[in-house]
Amino acid sequence: MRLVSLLGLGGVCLACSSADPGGGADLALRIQGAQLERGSLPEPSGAAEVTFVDWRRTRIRAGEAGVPIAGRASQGSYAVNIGLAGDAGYWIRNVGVEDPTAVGELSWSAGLDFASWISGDAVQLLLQAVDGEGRPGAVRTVSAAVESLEPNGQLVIELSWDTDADLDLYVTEPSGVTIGPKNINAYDPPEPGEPRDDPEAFEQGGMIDVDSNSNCVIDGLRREAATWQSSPPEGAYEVRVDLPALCGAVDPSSYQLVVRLDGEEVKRVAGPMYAADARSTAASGDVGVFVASFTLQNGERR
Ligand SMILES: [Ca+2]
Repeated sequence: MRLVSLLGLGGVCLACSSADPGGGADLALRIQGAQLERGSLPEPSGAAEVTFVDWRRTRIRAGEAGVPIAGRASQGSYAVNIGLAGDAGYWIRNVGVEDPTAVGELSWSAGLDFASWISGDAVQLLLQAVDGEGRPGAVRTVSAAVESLEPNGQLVIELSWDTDADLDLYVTEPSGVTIGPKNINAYDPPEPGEPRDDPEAFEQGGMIDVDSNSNCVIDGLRREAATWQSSPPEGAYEVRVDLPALCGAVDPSSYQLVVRLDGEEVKRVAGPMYAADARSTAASGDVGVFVASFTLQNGERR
């Protein structure tokens, strides 16, 4: 059916080499700057080899874009095929220059865009070097668990953005406690000598789930969230966003802030975030730029 529809749309696929640059919207994996090839990875028929894979993620999120992967391929390699197990196509990424850390081997890298509709518990990435004669080598695999798109919690405040800058989410609770990348949990442990709390008490406070792009270690997430698993305190919340480092990204970043209560979206704010704005506001004593406030009333306390 796929072939029929392609013929119907383009009418030029007579020999059907099946190259399909620029498409792939139906695939769970897309790679910018790579060429799409339909079908499964070809059977190995050569000696080209992916010799090293730099894959730092044990988890990816459905809908995540620009997840970095890199590695090396054996001398004489021309490209690396990158696919996702179960997908209806794969991507051909040309290798780059000789890797300075490994004599004779060639470096490659790619940014992986995962579809928002990915299902299942895990993804398996398939990697295959191709030599200059077009002969593919053995397939190498790496994997990651898949998390759902939305973070969980009775109250969720999620910040996302569209560049590789380091943006930081700060939320001030009604108590006046601010959580952010340097204080990721609103729980205030008892002083030494005071009675100990329930060992799971720390889970009751607001928590920052991840500090994306921290110190310009680009992780591809471009989002971070504050979550309250249960009983978010009643009262006024204030949300600020900081941009401590552009990390080479072009100013401004477009950010989006979404507040969900019991899974229902109750507030959405979006706009540009300029590094200069964040830094100038930080000089006033408050970290970052004020972006939203809201009040919880008539509680969800349990
Ligand atoms: Ca961050």
